[in-house]
Amino acid sequence: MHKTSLLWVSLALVLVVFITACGSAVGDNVVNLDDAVQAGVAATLTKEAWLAGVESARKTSIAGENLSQDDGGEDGTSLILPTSTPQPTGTPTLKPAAEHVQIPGKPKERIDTFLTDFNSKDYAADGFTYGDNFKGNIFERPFTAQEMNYRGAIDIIRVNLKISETWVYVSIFLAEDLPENGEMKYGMELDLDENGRGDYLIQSDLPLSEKWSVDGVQVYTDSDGDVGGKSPMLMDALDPELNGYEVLVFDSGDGDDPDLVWVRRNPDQTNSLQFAFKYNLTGPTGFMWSVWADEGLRAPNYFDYSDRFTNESAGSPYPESPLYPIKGLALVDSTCRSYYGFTPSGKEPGLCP
Ligand SMILES: [Ca+2]
Ligand SMILES: [Ca+2]
Ligand SMILES: [Ca+2]
Ligand SMILES: [Ca+2]
Repeated sequence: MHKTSLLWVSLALVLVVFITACGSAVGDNVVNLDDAVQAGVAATLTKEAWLAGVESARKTSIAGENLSQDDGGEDGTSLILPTSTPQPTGTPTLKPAAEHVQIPGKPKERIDTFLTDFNSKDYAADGFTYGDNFKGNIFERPFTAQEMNYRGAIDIIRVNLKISETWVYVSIFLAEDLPENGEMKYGMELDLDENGRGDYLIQSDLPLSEKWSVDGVQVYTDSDGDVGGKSPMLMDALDPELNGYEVLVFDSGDGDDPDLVWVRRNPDQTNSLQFAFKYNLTGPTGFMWSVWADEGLRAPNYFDYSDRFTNESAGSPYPESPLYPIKGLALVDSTCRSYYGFTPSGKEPGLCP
């Protein structure tokens, strides 16, 4: 018994020495119960602080929506909504369409690059959605203004690029089938120097046929480099001087290259259309690209759209937002920017995550 007691005392001493050593190594507040309780309380407080931080960030983000450079006008509509689709101002007379020389064929099997986009169909019946980044010029608004009626044929969900020697084939997939007819435009922006300012805007009417055609296809460029205003792909103060894409360089075959861009319904899928544009349009150093579906503004010289509205006048599709529903900027879906032919640094404006 005596030996056993001695053993226990020795063990206890070893334990005390050990605990003291640990305590001095990792901090005294973890070696006794009181301290442990204090540590637990502190951790709880930290968690509460963290949760409060999250809530505060959420409120800040909603409040941020409210803070804009200007008021949205008394009725909350846009200050500078176009009265009709603005026409480009700096367009020289285009060369009349010549005979076609090169016609696109069937895209190859392999996808070179693609992007995916938020599918709003899941929330369509409830009249709201997520995935909209108004301040970042990436819109998820395939809904009518105010009533929030869903338009699945302008809800982009995926885009594939397949690149051959001559053509870049672009397959755009929508949440619902293409309609028989409609007033929407589909298109894409190309940013050739990866500075966030789009350099070309390709757009087309709804294609009616599965045969490649140049009818209803336009290409615009921005000769004075003001697409995106001060901060490309980021909301700026309203500036009525901006003229966006103001030069039309291709119009249904008119232009220097009668074969520059073609469009068709995707023969393999009824919820898809395809562009084919000449690869030499992008230049040799790679490019960034994003895709548009627009049944609302359809105004090349209002790009970037996020520079043309206040938060209030644009409205919001988020159900929790005080700016809900969408207002001045409606019936439009656009994607983040993907890339091809170069390695992005990660800082390119609008780059897909
Ligand atoms: Ca979408
Ligand atoms: Ca650019
Ligand atoms: Ca901007
Ligand atoms: Ca311009």
